[in-house]
Amino acid sequence: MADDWTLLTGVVSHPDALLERLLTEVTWTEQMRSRRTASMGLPYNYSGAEYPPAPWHPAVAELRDRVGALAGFTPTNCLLNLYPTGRHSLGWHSDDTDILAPGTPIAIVSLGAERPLGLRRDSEDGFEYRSQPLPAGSLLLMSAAMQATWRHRLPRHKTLEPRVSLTFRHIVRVMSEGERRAASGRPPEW
Ligand SMILES: O=C(O)CCC(=O)C(=O)O
Repeated sequence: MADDWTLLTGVVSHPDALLERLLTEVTWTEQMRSRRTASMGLPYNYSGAEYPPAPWHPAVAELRDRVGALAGFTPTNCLLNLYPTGRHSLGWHSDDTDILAPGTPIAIVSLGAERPLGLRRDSEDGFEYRSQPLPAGSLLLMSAAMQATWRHRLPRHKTLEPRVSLTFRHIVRVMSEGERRAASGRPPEW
């Protein structure tokens, strides 16, 4: 994985059971426009949202350790996204890697409805587009390097079923939202 992404399937053995558990046991917030979110572990501030330090749900802590062992890094935060239906989405963006331990990936575990991740990067003829399906129980590893060239999004999709993503990061630097904006120089698109 140099400046790219890798998908591993079948990482969660009972994805539907875990989905049901998280839907009912996690306290979801409505800070974001088109999805619900929850954060566990170290604080994480981005795109106008601020998540204070929070305890790990035991099932998420178990998954964190499995993902860390598979991907070779130590997640210190998990941001969970709940898309209640296919109408809920996430716009084009790249992730801030300044706050991460150098060279560590962002690891995304998917539960519920299979949705495609859209990817795009600049090319000589405009944008080059890719689409990566994210089946329930899979783990997507996005390298830190790809964030410099690729943007990604979760577009609207034809489904009435919920999807939950668990996004694990090895955060080492906690930035205030003002610092984050000044560092990236880019307005958030979501
Ligand atoms: O819900 C997803 O799978 C997308 C999450 C995402 O784009 C991100 O964490 O940067």
